[in-house]
Amino acid sequence: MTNRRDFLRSAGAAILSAGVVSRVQAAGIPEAKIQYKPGTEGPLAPQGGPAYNPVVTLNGWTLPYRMKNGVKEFHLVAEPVVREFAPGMVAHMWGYNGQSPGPTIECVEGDRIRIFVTNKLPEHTTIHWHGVLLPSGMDGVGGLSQPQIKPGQTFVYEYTMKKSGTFMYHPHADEMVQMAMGMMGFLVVHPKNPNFMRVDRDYVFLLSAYDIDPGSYTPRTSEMTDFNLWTFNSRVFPGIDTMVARTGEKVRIRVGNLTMTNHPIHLHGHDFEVTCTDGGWVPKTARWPEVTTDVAVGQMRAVEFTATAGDWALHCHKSHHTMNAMGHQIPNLIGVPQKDIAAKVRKLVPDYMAMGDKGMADMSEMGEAMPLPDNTLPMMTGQGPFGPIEMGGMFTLLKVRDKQKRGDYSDPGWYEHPPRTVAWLYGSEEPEAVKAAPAPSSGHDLKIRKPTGHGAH
Ligand SMILES: [Cu+2]
Repeated sequence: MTNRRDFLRSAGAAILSAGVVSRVQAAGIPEAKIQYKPGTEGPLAPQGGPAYNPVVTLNGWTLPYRMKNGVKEFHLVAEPVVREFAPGMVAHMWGYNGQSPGPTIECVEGDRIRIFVTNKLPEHTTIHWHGVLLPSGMDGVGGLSQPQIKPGQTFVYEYTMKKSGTFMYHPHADEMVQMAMGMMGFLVVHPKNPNFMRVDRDYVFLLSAYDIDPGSYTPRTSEMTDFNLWTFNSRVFPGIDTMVARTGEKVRIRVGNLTMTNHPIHLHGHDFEVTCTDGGWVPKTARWPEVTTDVAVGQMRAVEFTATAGDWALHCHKSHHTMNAMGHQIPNLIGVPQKDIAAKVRKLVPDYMAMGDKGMADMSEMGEAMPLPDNTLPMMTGQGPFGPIEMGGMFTLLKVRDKQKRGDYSDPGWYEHPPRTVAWLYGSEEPEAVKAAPAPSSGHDLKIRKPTGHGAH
């Protein structure tokens, strides 16, 4: 460290004496951490300033900051990146600091933050801070609130965080192209009082969608509706990491939607309440129980629940969004015998495979047998303890265990079901007799009254 600092000091002195550095450069831009791995990085403890309980970004990471005279300084670099969607498929995208989406920025209500944004893209950009209450000139709308950041330039955004909550960041310059290329990230502002809305685990991820033809690498940015890859943080199942919790823990999942359509996010085995939107915390009296919450375009929803032991699915409820790249123009051949046709076609096209006369479930079992173009993924995939899961896209798992250690985010493996709690094949075992409840010992009569009067039909 000393060596490095000495080196920088002497290098800086040399440049200053040469008179080629501006006052701003001499003040020093914080180093930009770059991340190349697509996995989930654990929570990043505060590196100064007030205490908070850090979040965990699913298949993502938190951007470190440095304190400078009481201001939290961050450095984002907008640049071309290579993102792995799942093992076997990568995309050439635009993002921040080595990844799409960019790193999560975490700070605390009342913090003064300064964000340096360096543009390494081939065209200009800006950053808009979605949901943050800030001076108009910091809002990042190119042409309206500031000049666009040209390639090679660094702009500085600086403002005070007026309230806690969950916000997002994305360009407001050539927006259609830049967002379709993957430029977006999360901004979490923790409450000043670390006990306010405290949870044991706090997950965040963004919904984004891409149109990448099988065999190609770059998203088609002119697509309006027909996207073929539906992602949690630019990952598709089975490439999306599992969320984990200990039984009884309070869990929050914050989901932001920067796609072009709504996503009803559904969690199995639990009921939850929406406790926060990008507009702020929802008052207790205004919450209601749900098992699916629709996250509309440009919205964020944070849900909270108490974790129940098991392996639970968490997914978008639009069934085409839990599939990977596919041709949507295929005809429905359920009930159409294709055996004879297949033999004839195979004479012309050796790889031709008759499929779908009984549905498409067979496809998930074909696996390696089905030839895929380069750089794409099977539509329905993933292996569970009982067989193929037949999912893709916006699908992942929440694994809750009695013995998961607090703060341990490692995958605990498959759930060991208590005896007689798994659906069984009829005839393979005898159903357990349910013990009759003891007869009421008090002399009360149980009267069953049929509905009468004008209410009955
Ligand atoms: Cu969806």
